[in-house]
Amino acid sequence: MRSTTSELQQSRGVIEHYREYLPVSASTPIVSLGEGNTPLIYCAQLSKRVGRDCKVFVKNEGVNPTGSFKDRGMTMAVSKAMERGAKALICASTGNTSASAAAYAARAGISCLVILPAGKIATGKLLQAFAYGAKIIAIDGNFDDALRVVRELGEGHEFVIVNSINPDRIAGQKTAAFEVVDILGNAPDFHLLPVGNAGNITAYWEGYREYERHQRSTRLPAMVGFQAAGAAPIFYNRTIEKPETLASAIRIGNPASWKQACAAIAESRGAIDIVSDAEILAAQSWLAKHEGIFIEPASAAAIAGLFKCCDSDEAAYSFQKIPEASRIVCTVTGHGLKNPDPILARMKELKPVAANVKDVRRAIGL
Ligand code: AN7
Repeated sequence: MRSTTSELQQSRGVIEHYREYLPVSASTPIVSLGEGNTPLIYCAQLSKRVGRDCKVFVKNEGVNPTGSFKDRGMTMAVSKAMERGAKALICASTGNTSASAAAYAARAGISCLVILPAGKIATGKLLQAFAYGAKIIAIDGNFDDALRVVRELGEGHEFVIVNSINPDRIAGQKTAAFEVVDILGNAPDFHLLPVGNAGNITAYWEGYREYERHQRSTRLPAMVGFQAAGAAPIFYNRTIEKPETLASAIRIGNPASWKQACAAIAESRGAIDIVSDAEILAAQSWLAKHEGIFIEPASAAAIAGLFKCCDSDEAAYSFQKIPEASRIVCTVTGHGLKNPDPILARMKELKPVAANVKDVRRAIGL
């Protein structure tokens, strides 16, 4: 989809907005769905939880075109693939990468093959891959097996791999850090986010450093990443053969950007920590009910992590002694509607009553 005139550009997307920081030229065909420019939401209730006059902001990546942060990287990866004459894309995914790749492939008019762990993809994400017309292969194995297969298939020349092992993906995703700085006027003190394959923590750290080099900011945040306790290879410093968590997006035992994530954490004097599935679900529910932001379970790892930093003596990073008035950004990576399964059961309690005021008042408890 080549947009040459400004009238054709409904929304600029991250490449047009941050062109000077990205590896594109005038001849790169820009494949965009108007991703990025997502809200950075000041959260009064979360700030109160932290106390000490700290300010907590949620970067809501769930409002991207396919409902996750992956679109930032995908606009770059697919634009560069088109520039190089690609005919087909391939990716492994826990769900969101495949939804995004399928959409951007459709937009570009090329085919997309996605390799998924069978039975482990949240309903909404799988539905998206079908809707956008991807070719879908489910394998008996987990995400790490799927990525291994994709790496091998990508060695031929039929496919361009659009997982985050493709550096164009990381380049696109670093724009989220630029947006945070552009809104806050400087980098925050702390940046919290969920970690799966570790591409996003790598991308944010790159983005923050690059902006500082260009004097767009004067400081760097501590990067604090959170893995699900049953899928925490970086925290435990070993590959997890059978990762398990209900946050299926981050059910990953051998992250592709493991080394880069460790570097980001060390260089930023941040930390990596774990949160349990129960903490994840509680945080998902809390954010929806107290701030009106409905996120998927993997994203809630960042919020559960914030609570752990505030409340637990065992946290890898304690917020109990952070400087007053610190600014904290939590990236929430995907929309809650993608993963309805944990909440569907609760909806079964809904029983219809007769359509008159008397019965409705009784049902309300009046
Ligand atoms: C909602 O879609 O790996 O640490 O294949 O979907 O950059 O991997 C998704 C990852 C966090 C972790 N939150 O980010 C995939 C995939 C959500 C995600 C992550 C993912 P990375």
